[in-house]
Amino acid sequence: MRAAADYTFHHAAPEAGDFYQEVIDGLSQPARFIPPKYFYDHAGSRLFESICEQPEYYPTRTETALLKQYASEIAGLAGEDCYIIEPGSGSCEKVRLLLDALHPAAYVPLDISCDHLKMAAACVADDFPWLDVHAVCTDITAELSLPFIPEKTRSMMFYPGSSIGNFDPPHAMDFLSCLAKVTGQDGHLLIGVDLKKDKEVLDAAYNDASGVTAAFNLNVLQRINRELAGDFDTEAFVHHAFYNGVRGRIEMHLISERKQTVRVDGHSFEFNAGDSIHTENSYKYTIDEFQGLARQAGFTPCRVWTDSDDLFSLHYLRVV
Ligand code: AVJ
Repeated sequence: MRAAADYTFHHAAPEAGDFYQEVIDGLSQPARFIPPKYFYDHAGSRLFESICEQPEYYPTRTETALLKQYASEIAGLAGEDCYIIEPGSGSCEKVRLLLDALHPAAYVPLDISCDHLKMAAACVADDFPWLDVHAVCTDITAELSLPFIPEKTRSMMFYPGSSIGNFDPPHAMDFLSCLAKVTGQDGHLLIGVDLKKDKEVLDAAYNDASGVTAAFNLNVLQRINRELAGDFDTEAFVHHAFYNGVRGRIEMHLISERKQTVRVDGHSFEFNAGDSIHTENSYKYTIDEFQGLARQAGFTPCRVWTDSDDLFSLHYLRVV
């Protein structure tokens, strides 16, 4: 039995993404966009947690049920005393479902939202006193370096929630390759991937009746106003989300309701009525499509679990 468990906090990339530069660049393109990682300031992280509780948003509860149901099988695959590394750990809720069954040597949550990460990771450390927790504040889309993971430690990357859907397929492949590199030989990956399904179900999940997803989307404009001295009239933009079947992805946009000029720290941006800012893609995969992608990234599929309605998939893979 180990003595006192560790809790440490690391700031891997102090700048954690260049919000200002990426917003100015994204709004200056003919097809305007803002990267979805900037949704997650404190307010945005809270709104995202509320999305996960909406009745239309099936991914969270479906994946949670799969994790609960298959925790001991997952533990059997992961083996004892591994390191669980979770990129984009958010509220660190889902990993809790695995900790008792897996009894890992350490938990390493990585997130861009530092204050949120600190709180969530400290809560896990409190609730699981035997567990080493090493929280790392970092932009996982920029770089994944984990200096303090001891060599020869077997690690299981945990990437739930279908966050992989935010990358387009070539970038998803790159990101998975990165995960394979970081976990190294004998590395494992447990990843949640949302499945292709009827458009009505998908459209509803991103257009909840309570308007939480709309508020989440619009919050990025409020964040620009707060942090970058922007003057977005958030009442003059509307949330627009739909499943694009040709591309196999949900698209989220903010649509300008009228002709208007927006200023962000001295830069001016002209919008006509109907003009869009593309804020998010959320790609959906069949099981075969995802396994094909993972194979190209250097993983071997090992096991896949789905719910009885085929809404969501949970994959266990190993580095070849
Ligand atoms: C965190 C990227 C998995 O795509 O479903 C939820 C984000 N956006 N509702 C998703 C999100 C709008 C979510 N991911």
